[in-house]
Amino acid sequence: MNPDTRAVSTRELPAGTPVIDADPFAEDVLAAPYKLHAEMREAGPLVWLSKYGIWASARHRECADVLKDYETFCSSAGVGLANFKTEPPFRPPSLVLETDPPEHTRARTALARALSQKAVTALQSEFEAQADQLIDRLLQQRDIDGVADIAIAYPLKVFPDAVGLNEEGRENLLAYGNLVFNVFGPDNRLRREALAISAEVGEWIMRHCERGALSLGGIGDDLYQAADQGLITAEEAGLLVRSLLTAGIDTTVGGIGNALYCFAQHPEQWDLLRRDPGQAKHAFEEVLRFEAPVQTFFRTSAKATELAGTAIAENEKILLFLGAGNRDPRRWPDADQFDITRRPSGHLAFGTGIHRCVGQRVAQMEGEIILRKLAERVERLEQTGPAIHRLNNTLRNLDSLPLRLHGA
Ligand code: 8QM
Repeated sequence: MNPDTRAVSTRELPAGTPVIDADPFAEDVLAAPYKLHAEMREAGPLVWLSKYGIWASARHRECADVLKDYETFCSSAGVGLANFKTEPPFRPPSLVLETDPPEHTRARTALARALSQKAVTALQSEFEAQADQLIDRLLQQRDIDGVADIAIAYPLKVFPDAVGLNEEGRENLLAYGNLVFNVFGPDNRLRREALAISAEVGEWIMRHCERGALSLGGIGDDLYQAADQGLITAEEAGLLVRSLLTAGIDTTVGGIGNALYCFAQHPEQWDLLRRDPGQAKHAFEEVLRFEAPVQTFFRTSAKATELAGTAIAENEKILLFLGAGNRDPRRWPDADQFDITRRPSGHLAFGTGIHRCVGQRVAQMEGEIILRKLAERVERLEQTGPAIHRLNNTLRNLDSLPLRLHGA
């Protein structure tokens, strides 16, 4: 079934179910989602999205409850709107994102080893050196684009280096991430344009997931070593490298870009961070709470169940608004305030439960390092033009953010 033109479901809703007719994937909503998020959150713990005939929650508690109950709300039917039981996936499913235990467990274990605290700590000095070099250059330049010159330049250097890719063609990583995250959404313009380039970009990605494309000692090679040891097969190692390349770029680009945007918009918060750059780790978490790069994910009910007092049938999609849960006033005081002095732990930007981001330590280290070093060396992030968002069915990401860097 074509999800965009699906007739309003004839399913009989339980009495009193809040119905939302607005389209959360409409382009004007993607550009400025928080008003609709608040409406959905206030309408109830669980709402019905009539345009798609699916359930949704924009509240922190229900989003977290669903993510934690992986047996009831499964991932193996896909974590986008498409139900893999009735619509074939556009690419072989991810071995971690789009699976349930027990299949999920082995793949996750291999990734968790490759991305362990020890492995990530070993990357730290190189990530710091790259941030220093980048900031040296940008302070000379003064007028920069925060997105191209920092939010893209930094992760696109350090992460593929860590995985073990060479430098050639890295723009394909951005294109691929952009496409996968658009495909999670409904059949709208963004999704159709993504699918139109998927064969070519997908082919580039798969070639770069092969063992021969990865340097020895990198995270990618580590996954192939797990295959040598028999934990996974070599074919599975390749697909797990694909997971790194899908999940590890656009998300961190979004996190760092959103951080620059938050601080450009809230100079008093930049002043606070400048006074104590050691707060960069907490500050980055507050950015992720306030402007979550991954805004939404879906689950599918594996059996009939009940959520917040509402009956859900088997095999129904439920859309979780993580970015809205992150601004739930039931969970955080002044939730719509960007405030780096709060402790935002419990935010849903990395998910929660068994699928919680396995690469979060790498993402956190990238964000922490770039913010700490900028706070040490840049007195003021002056926004010199409009911030433009890059619309995506899943991601909240900037396309450009003109900045003037005032050196300290
Ligand atoms: C989102 O391919 C994958 O395994 C994968 C793709 C996207 C994500 C996670 C995993 C959450 C960042």
